[in-house]
Formats: sequence, C-alpha cells, structure tokens
Amino acid sequence: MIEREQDAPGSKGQFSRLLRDIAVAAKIVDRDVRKAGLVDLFGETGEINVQDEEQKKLDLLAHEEFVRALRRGGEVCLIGSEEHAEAIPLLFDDCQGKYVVLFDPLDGSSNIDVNVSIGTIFSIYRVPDDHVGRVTMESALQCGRKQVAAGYVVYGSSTILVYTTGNGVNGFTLDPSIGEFLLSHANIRTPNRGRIYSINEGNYNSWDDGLKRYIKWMQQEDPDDPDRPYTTRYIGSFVADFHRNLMKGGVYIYPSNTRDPNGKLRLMYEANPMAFIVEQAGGRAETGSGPILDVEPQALHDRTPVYIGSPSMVEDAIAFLSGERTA
Ligand code: P6P
Repeated sequence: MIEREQDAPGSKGQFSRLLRDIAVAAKIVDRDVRKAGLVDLFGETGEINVQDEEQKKLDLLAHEEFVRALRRGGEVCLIGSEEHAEAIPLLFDDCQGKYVVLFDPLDGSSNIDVNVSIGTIFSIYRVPDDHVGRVTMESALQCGRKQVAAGYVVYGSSTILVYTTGNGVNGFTLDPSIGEFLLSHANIRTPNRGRIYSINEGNYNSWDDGLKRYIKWMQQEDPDDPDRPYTTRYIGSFVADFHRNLMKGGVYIYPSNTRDPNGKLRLMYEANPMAFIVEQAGGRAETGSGPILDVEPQALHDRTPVYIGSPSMVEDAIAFLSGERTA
C-alpha cells in the first residue's frame, strides 16, 4: 500500500499513516468476523442503533475497533459512524489531525449469523482550513466531491481492501499468513456494461413506474440483444453486491420507495465513498436526479436513493426514470 500510495500533497506521511491505521482496524475486524461463531459474537447487543435497527454484537465491536485505531493513530480530528448518533470529536487540546473519517463499520450485518459476506465502508475528508483547531460536527458535512479518499473492505471468501485517493482504484488482498494486505487488483476498471442487476424486488409495488419499466426491460428476451435477459444478484450486503458488480459489470439499485422516501442507504458513509470509487473506476453513481457526489449533506445520517455501477447501465436506469425511454 505504501509503495502504491503517493501521499496527499503536504501531508508529511500523515495520509499514509491514516490508511495504515484503517488497514490495522480492518485486520482486527477480519479476525473477529472469522471467529464470530466460536466466541459468541453472533446475535444482537440488545440495543437499537441510531438507524433504528437492532445492533449486532459485531457491529459494535467493529465500530469500537475503528474508533480505537483512528483515535490512537492521531491523524483524525473527527469520526462519523453509522453506529453513533453524533459525529465523535477526537478533540485533544490541540488536535493535530488533518482528517475527518466517516464509516459504516459493518455493512450488511444482518448476514453475519448466516456466514454471508459483509464489509466496512470508509470515507476520508480533510478538516476544512477554516475549521482547523475548532472542529465541529459541521466539519463532517462536506459533499462527496471533496473526499480525499474512500474505500471498503469485504470480509468474504478472502478479505480485500479496495480504495481510491483520486488516482484510480486498487485492491489489496489480506494474506493471513503474514497479516499484510498485498496488491492483488491494480488499477481496477469497471466494465461499461454487465448482465447483473442488484435490487430488492420485494419492494416492487413501491417503485417508480419508470423503474418498473427498466427492470422489466432487463428481464425481457430480445433477439437483437444477446445480453438480455440480465441476471439478478442481490445478497443484502451492499459492499459485496457493489464489489461483484465493480469487477464483473452490473448495476446496484436502492431506490426511494414508500417506506424509505429517500432510499435506505446512507449518503455520507455508504453512497458517497462507493460513488467516489466507482467514478474513479470508470463507472457512474446517481441519486436518480443527479450525481451522488454532488449532493450537499444536511446531516450525518442522511439517506439517498442509489443507482451505481457500470456507466451504460446507470444511464439506462436514468433514461427510464426520466421517461426518456419506455422500452
Ligand atoms: P433490504 C444492509 O442493511 C444495507 O444497508 C445494504 O448493505 C443492503 O444492500 C441493503 O441494506 C439491504 O436492504 O431492504 O433490501 O433488506
């Protein structure tokens, strides 16, 4: 990682140290995830988190591991986590940290107890110049275009860390025999089109009519289009669905619906980091009414509709949503 990482300008190695701190936390979470069934880490804590969801034991453990690693590393002044209502100021007397880190410590945690892939998603911003020395919750509310880095870890058949600093996307696979992330996927580029779409079809009746027409179009045979019908793959873990689609081509959709008018996924620590990554890999990420990275956040736990993945497939979705296309 260090070899590949040209430090952010003027960071005097702080940026690489921050990435190292995140990688250390990821290794610890990987260890906990892999032994969860053996040391009573399955199940719930009995608490309801800020998302009004049952908090899993591993959710809390992952949150604590990342907070501990970032606090100890000293490069960060503010942390935002899915598992914590407010941003967590790491304000020492004179915080020297230059960065804000927002993260979903364990995405897809409903899959933990049934051994389906889960993941961590993180987003890194600089502390705005005029907030240095007096960081507040507002310092976390920056639009996605201002991210200096973003990444995710998939705890799957192997553990892979994928991130961007704005110079392309690289993937590192954890070699447990030496406890290091090794470069395994250099300069990831997502296919312009794939045959996979990821969406919870159980919400069909609450979808926009344009979206219904898009999904129906993907499901139709067409002698002039050998790609169709497409294939649906949806495992209830955004990180895993996103990673598969990034590598193979595909589109992941979590639309607004009657139950979730702004969609379900969180803007600051799920949609924005993945949008930064997918754009850096040649893909596209939209809310349905504009690029995700252009959304101005109002609060740490804002939600947004998500159409993300292969650029031609996201373009198709937007054309159907707008009514520009009906078939
Ligand atoms: P549903 C997990 O809670 C998550 O945020 C994503 O990882 C996943 O894609 C989605 O929600 C699943 O939500 O409503 O389809 O069960």
